[in-house]
Amino acid sequence: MAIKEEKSTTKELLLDESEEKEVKEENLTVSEDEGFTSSEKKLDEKISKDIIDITDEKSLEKGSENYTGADITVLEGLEAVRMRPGMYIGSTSITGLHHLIWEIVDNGIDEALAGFCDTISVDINEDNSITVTDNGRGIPVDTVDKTGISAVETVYTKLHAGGKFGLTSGYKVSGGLHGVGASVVNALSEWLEVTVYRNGGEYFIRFENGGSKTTHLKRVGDSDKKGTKVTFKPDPLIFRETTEFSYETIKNRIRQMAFLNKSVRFILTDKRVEPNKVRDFKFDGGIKEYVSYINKNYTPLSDHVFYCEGAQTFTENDKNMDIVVEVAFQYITQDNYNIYSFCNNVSTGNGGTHLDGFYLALNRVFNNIARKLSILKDKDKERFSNEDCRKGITAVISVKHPNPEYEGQTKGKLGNAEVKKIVSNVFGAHLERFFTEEKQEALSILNKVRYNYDNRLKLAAYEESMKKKSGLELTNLPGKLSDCSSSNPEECELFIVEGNSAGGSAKQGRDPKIQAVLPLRGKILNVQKAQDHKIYENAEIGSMIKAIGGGFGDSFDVTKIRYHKVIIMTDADVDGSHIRILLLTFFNRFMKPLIENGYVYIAQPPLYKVEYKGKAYYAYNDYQLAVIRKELDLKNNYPFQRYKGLGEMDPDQLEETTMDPKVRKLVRITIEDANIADELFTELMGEEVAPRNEFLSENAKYVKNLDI
Ligand code: 28G
Repeated sequence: MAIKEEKSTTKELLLDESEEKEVKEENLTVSEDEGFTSSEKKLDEKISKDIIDITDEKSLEKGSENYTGADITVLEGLEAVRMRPGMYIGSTSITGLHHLIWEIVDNGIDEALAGFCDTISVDINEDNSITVTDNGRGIPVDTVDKTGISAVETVYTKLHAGGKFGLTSGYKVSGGLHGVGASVVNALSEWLEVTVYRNGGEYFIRFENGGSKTTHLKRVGDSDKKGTKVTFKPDPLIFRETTEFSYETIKNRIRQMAFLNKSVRFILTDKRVEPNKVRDFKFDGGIKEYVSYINKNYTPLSDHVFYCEGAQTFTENDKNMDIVVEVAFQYITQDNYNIYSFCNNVSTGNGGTHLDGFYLALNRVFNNIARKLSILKDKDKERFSNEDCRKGITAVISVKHPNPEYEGQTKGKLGNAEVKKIVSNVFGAHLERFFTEEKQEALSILNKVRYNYDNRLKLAAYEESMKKKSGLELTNLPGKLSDCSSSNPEECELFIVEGNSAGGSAKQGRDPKIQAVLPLRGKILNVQKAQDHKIYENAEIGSMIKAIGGGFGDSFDVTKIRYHKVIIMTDADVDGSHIRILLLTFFNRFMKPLIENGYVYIAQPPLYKVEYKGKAYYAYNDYQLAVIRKELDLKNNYPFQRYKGLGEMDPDQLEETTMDPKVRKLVRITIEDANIADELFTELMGEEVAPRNEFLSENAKYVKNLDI
């Protein structure tokens, strides 16, 4: 769910250097966390008594001076995970549910990155359990001294901190934001089974009830296979919203992981449908193929895709860390840019130091070469801006870092300072070489950048002259807008409502002081094919730009916007999702800072209404409906209303369920969400007919749940 996720401040991560000594002497001191209730505190105290320190032998040998927090591996009971699952997997929504898969798959990817496995399979089974298989070495089956149980059991029952230098591998790189490990998946599963093929044998173990009930690991037969197979069924007591996996979500993420880990084969099978859906992804070109994939619905400037890879060792606290950098890009003839950045296979939606390093090198090399080729002449006055350089670029930046630090509200921004220089060096050096080796290529790109530069200057001059004239055009509010009376953007909200009739209800149901309503009619234009000025000429988009008030495109100024909440309110049907995708794509391409600042939201109208003894009860999902019916002790055939559209609600109902800030539920759109919408949009609107048909038949359900 894009809405503010529970803070993931795990206590392992709270250990700072000053606490290291204490940790070594007496296991673990739990850091203060005001958010705990007293019963949670008691549980924590109980758990910390059971904690075993299994710091690995090697780092102990180094002596206490070199003993750093990074070496600490802390074991504790799985109850802690069940008590506060959000702390470990972000949330127990459908996003958290899918996190379970990524935790397990990450372990397989680590085995692949270590060079021991080339295929990872993911099966969605008929009962909505998941099976992940790899053909690696198999998790070791012998007893771990520190725990007295097999390595398999240790990995699946002992919670460990971070895991970067912990149990799962010597150097764990996959997984980013949460990366909490397989035991967390066990803790949150109704049951979980592991089969290991190793030493010529087949070994099996089964856990039940969040890992609390278990048989010991048994050799059940002979086998010449090698690898690990894990099957788990998420616990519906934990994932109360839903335990149904989304094929689309899994397919998209697996495709992405295949792009980010070149030459690893990923096979996805959905066994819930007949015939089974099967997808097989393997990209020897890695992110180079990713760029081609993103660009398949655009017109590339030339066929060539730039790709480079390099590593640099960075030393911190006497520890050597290899940081791997990969960059791929290709320009398109259109103006919009798509830049995706990743750290350890996790998307960094708010960029960070790797993206900074990328821009730094792109700008430096383009300006230098343009000067050499006399595309830029006046050394002091003429200079490409970052905006000039990136217009029309599709790029993927992927770094692998053993100790990433993430910043920002949603932890979507890479913070490690050293990464900026490393990316800038690696990418800059290859870019320079590329430009000297591929002259033709260089010229076509630099011509485009020069064109962007000229346009920017022209537009600035035009805007200047318009300002002098009157400035009326942009300040003229659209007639369809029912504006609010407050002029303080921080408290103001703009509801963009699908259809005139729902718009009418919204107008009457709003709080006119802070809530404005703009009804949009019908389909908006195809953003991708339109030129910048054409977009402004479209009536629906034009009114929206005027209402928001910060302009659009390059000159969009987020400080001038009139509302700090722009709320998209559409029906929960396919048309509604189309409009939502369109609007998000528009914001993504022409008002990006609006999304970056977290100003875009999706309204969540209720799906059901139950009327009982003159009172109305609203449910936003099936689980809530079930709870309401149970609480009210209703008979099975007691009627309830299913809302098909906003138009079915009268102004009062709309207000009390969807608009009133005190009770409504809003989903905040992240850059991630907007990018997904943008990709779907490209698939939907692209020139190719085939993907559109596939989209319409396969994705109808996913489109509805865009906010997952
Ligand atoms: C199918 C689901 C996802 C995995 C391995 C392989 C090893 C391993 C995994 O080691 C840490 C290290 C040794 C005890 C490592 C095998 C070294 C030698 C492994 C997976 C602790 C765990 N041989 N493959 N873990 N050991 N695949 N796939 O989970 O001391 S996890």
